[in-house]
Amino acid sequence: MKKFFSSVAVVIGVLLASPAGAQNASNPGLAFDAPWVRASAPGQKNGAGYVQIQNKGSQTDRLISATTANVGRVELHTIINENGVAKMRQVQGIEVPAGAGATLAPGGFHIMFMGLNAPFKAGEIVPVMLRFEKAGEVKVDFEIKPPTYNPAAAGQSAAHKH
Ligand SMILES: [Cu+2]
Repeated sequence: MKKFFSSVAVVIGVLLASPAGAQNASNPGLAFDAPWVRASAPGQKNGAGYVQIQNKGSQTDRLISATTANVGRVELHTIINENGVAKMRQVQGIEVPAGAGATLAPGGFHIMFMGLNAPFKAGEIVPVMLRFEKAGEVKVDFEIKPPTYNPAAAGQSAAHKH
């Protein structure tokens, strides 16, 4: 497995020295837990990214777009239930309320990678630039998980003792 610079670049800026009104000043309140995408099935051209975004700041922020290399187009999606059928819908943004955050997870909000130039391979990293209304651009590395990965089941394997 290749080693990448896996940590999100954190700007330990001296805030007092920052020029007033800097547009993409790092929001010290945003944190990103367990960003991941599922490895591509053979022939699969699209993929979805998930992450838990925490907002420990005092202002509600909003994820407005995402970009990455080697993918034709990246959109923000949610899943709606229409007459019992789950369908993906593009959204213009995902609210990240102060003191709470936003959950991007299977069955709900996700980052949609459309038109992969190369399949996502388990163990590798997809570096994604997330753009927020207030925090500006933040680079987050999404870990590619095996096709069988199921975060909802994580931690349940040890619960089979009766
Ligand atoms: Cu989607």
